[in-house]
Amino acid sequence: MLVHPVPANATYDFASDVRTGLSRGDQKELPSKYLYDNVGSALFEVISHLPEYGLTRADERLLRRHADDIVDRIPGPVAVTELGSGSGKKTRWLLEALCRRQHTSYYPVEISRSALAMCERELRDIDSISILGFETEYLDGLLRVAAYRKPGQHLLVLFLGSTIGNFDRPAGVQFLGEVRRILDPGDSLLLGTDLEKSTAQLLAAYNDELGVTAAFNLNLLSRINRELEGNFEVSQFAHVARINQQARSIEMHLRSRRRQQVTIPAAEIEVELEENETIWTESSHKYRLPEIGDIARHAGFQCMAQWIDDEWPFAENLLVAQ
Ligand code: AVJ
Repeated sequence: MLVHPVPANATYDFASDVRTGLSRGDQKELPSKYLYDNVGSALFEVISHLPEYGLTRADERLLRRHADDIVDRIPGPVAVTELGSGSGKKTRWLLEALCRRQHTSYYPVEISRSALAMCERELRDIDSISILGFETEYLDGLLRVAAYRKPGQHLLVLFLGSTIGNFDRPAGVQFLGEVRRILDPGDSLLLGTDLEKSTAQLLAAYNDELGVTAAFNLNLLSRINRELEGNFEVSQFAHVARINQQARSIEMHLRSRRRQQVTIPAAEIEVELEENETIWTESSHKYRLPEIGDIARHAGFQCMAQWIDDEWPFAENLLVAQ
């Protein structure tokens, strides 16, 4: 598999985003995409096996149970691209169903090199598949994939695992709108969305008893130490999962256990943190079923079908570009 290399400015982007996010006077923040270096991607893989975190298993169950039904609703021939493939495990069912119908090109787009490599190892044994990975950001990857499109071929974009939930609602619509502009009418988007559930269930899912989610969150500070020569004392921070009722999301923060100062030479900043001040690292928005059709419409898609898991409230939504 040909893996397009990380753009040379990746470290620079990280440094400049860290600088911007940690210089804020109000709520300090770090973009959640930086949680996924090799260590973070491996930790997320573990999270997806935790009993408290049912999201990934619900996603995979739906794709396994309904793969044929989903594929039957997608007019062919199609090439498949996946934004944030992760390990690729749950995509197998869909690709197998599709490959029974046609030879299929699969283009995973993933910022984690190790996740991309794992995805390729996981799926390369499927009959009638060719895999070409893109180690880049979602929209850049999608643009490149669209350039590979053959005449008469539709695209099926997979955006699974409720990654959309990391955007706030307006930004989610805007992102889907940008995806839509790269697509042609009749192209499809299979969107995975985590649905609203009880506060207790959410807090447990994002603050598991083993502390894997805490490690996943704290790794962002270690990553800054590794890649930007930061001097975070990781043990002086605590993982916090917090419900935001207004936004209908669950947030992850890193809470400073004491007043402290951190230096990050490669980002050219010194950061002062008060005792109990937090750095906001991620939001995971939760959806109501009917709202997904509205989001789709605002972004230029029509929601054609939804599949809902019966164990963990989660939906796969098949959207078609208008
Ligand atoms: C991979 C973005 C779907 O938001 O639930 C898991 C990441 N964060 N535990 C999510 C995550 C904390 C996850 N997504």
